[in-house]
Amino acid sequence: MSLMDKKKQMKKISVVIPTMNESKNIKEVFSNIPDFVDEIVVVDGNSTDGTREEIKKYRSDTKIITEQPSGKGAAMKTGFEMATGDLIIMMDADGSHDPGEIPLLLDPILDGFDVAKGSRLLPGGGSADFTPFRRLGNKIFVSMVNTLYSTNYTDLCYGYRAFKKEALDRIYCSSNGFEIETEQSILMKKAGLKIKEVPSFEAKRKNGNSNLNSIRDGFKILNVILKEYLKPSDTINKKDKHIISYTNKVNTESRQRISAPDHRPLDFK
Ligand SMILES: Nc1nc2c(ncn2[C@@H]2O[C@H](COP(=O)(O)OP(=O)(O)O)[C@@H](O)[C@H]2O)c(=O)[nH]1
Ligand SMILES: [Mg+2]
Repeated sequence: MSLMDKKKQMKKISVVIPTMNESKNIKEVFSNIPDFVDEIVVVDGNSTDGTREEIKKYRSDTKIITEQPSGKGAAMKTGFEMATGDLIIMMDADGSHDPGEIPLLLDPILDGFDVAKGSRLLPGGGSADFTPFRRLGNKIFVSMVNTLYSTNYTDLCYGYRAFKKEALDRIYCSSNGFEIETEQSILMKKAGLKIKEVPSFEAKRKNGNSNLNSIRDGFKILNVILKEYLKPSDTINKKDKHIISYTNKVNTESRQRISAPDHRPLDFK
């Protein structure tokens, strides 16, 4: 069955993208997102370089909302809450994740998996963005997670993934920072989700610098690995009240704008 035939079985595909001052990378990412993607949700960390305007040039229908609270993880959780797709892809905006790989991530989901998790360390994958220190850190954390949680992941701290919406709802994370991918990886195992790793190539960030601080964020990743291990396995995180009320407010405001007599084009800014 072709991807398009399979897609017909699904109602809607959303892509959720966190951005923070990525204007120079937007063209590369947004102009290559396949047309079959129904919805793009960007959660922006108060960019001051024209990121939002740049996005509108390439996909004017993108829902752009401001992150609250701050951090990549918080932005992802807000985006997941806003996304209305049955199937949700998370990807970065710095040009590291090739939108051309979206079909590869969707394929396992359409075949019945709950999560397709990009891996730079499977044959066929790779990274031009790993520093030796990050590669080592990722390797240590992968081994820890595999040992403590009986997983057989090849990669961990990598955020190019696709989920069924209902699967995502079962792995609500407490992380607000770069440790979110690690927490997701642990919670998806604890929740008994059907997980498939898919080879992915991480290109070098096209422009600008990474916002990740290897030491600070490394400790947060370590903390999440140990904290989850000490928790009873059936503990389910409560959704973040602040994020829920914020997304409800944004949705209500946008509905009011659409139904107002002099309605302007939909803009979630
Ligand atoms: N909204 C939001 N996005 C962020 C934040 N930090 C990073 N990002 C975005 O998350 C993605 C990955 O961040 P990046 O700095 O490249 O980290 P790295 O890939 O781990 O080196 C990029 O699209 C960034 O723009 C943040 O605090 N808030
Ligand atoms: Mg990056």
